[in-house]
Amino acid sequence: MRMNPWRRWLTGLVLAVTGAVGSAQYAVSSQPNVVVLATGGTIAGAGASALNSATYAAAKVPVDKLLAGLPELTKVANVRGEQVFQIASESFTNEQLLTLARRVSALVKQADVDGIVVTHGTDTLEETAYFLNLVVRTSKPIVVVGSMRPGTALSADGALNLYDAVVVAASNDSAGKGVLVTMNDEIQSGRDVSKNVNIKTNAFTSQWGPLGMVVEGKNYWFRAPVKRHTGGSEFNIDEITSLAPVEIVYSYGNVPRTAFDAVGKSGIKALVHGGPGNGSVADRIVPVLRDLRAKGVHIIRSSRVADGFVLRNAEQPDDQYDWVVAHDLRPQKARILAAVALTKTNDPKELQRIFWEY
Ligand code: DAS
Repeated sequence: MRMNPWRRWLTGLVLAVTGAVGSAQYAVSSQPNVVVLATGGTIAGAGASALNSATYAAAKVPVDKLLAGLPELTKVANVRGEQVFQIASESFTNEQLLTLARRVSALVKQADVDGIVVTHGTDTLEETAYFLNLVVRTSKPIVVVGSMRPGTALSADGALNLYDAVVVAASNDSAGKGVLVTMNDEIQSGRDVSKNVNIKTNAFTSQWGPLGMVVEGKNYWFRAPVKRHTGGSEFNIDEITSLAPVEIVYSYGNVPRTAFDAVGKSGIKALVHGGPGNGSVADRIVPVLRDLRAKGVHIIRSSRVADGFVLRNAEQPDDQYDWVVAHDLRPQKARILAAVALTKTNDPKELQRIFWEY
């Protein structure tokens, strides 16, 4: 019996569509799905000319344009973008950290998301990467990436950094290594990495070295993190509603008590002391910090020195003063960990355990 022409047309259409969808699904399912969350920064920056590698406006280029400028990504993963913020990262707030982490946490729970890339300004990239490392419960790759030059500059670094970030986020062998940072061909731990050069493309390094390298779309791993992170963390962004105020005061020769007094009166829960050397505290500042401790403010001894770590009870009798040492964390990272830890405990001995473990 001949099928009526309308029915034949409709059947043909259904078969064509399901066939196309099937092949599209096949094509889609043969590649990992990576979501790029854009927040701004130089990687989204634009300068007036190709010679402006350091003079430019950050946070100008939208995520869809960033991705459209990298057609090579289609060979790596199915990539889609979301514009979470469009800001220079020096302007990040705690609220924005929470918003970003909540979005990452929601996406990694989705079965159709295999990895996350966060494009970010380089100024506070290390703080955001560490925060995500502490509070997002997942083993899926999360890669934070920035650039030191805007895409409009000669020898811009953003495109390759972003390509590398998607490669790492799309790779099974990136799973379970905590939050990662891809800059300048290296794969760094979000915990360990800091911006150590403020005007060169090899800006991001860790005193413990990179975890690996990514070269021409392939990851080469040399070590893995040993500090607790992501899926092994006791912290969970889904249970954090706010971050306690924790501030940093740096010390130096001739330091007066002025800043300590001012910050101490601002309602902080902890003060990170960025001391010289091994976290040294000037003799005239010790009583100021002890007085803050007596008022319930936690004192966390960190060091302004780039490398090494602060030894407990070395420069100061931390046991006697009931102070915490920041281990190898620089002041800006110690602030992040203290704020996260204070969502769980106010016990200085627990705080010290957390600083040893994370
Ligand atoms: N202002 C810097 C920032 O947004 C620009 C950059 O280096 O990304 O962090």
